[in-house]
Amino acid sequence: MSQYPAGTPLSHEVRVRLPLPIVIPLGALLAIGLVTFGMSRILLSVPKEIAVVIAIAIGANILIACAFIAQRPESARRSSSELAIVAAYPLVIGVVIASLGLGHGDSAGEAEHAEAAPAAAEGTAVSAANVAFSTDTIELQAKTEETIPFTNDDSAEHNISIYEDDSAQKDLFKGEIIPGGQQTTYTVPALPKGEYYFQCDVHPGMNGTVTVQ
Ligand SMILES: [Cu+2]
Repeated sequence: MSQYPAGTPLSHEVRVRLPLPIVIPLGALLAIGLVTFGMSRILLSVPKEIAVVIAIAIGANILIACAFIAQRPESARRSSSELAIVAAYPLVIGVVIASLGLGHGDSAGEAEHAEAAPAAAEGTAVSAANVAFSTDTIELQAKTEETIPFTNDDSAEHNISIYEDDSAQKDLFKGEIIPGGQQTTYTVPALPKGEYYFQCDVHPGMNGTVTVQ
């Protein structure tokens, strides 16, 4: 404290700097939280393969931009806004891809086929919201073709696929991926009695048990 004469009230500089040890970490935490949340919304709403590409592109972009800026010492003032722009544009591309719903157009014919299938018995109706299924159990009758009405109330796209077991290696039924806000009726082929595993192939954390009896 030797640079401040004894008895002087807190200088302006000290009063301004006092909260910084709290404000800077809180601000950084908030910024990290917002970026993480925004990224997760984008990456969850595109197919897995595209999400990987977007994430790598954003990471590579930030690295390249930082290396580029580090080699130009005089432009320190402008560099942070430039960095923000460079880091943000893959996000914009991601948003565009997500809103166009690219990456699942190839299997559109399957949904029509599923909807056209008549007279199958109806299994458990399932809906999806907030990256979760409405149920963790789907019940079907054995040895008969069954339908599963599926409503996607989420912003992300989802499907239902049925596998022999939770290793999700051998699929018994692969459901068309349904964009957010849409619905379909899956037609599941006749299955023998037993317990099986279902999941959303876009988000394998969304899963449960299929009981056929
Ligand atoms: Cu999903």
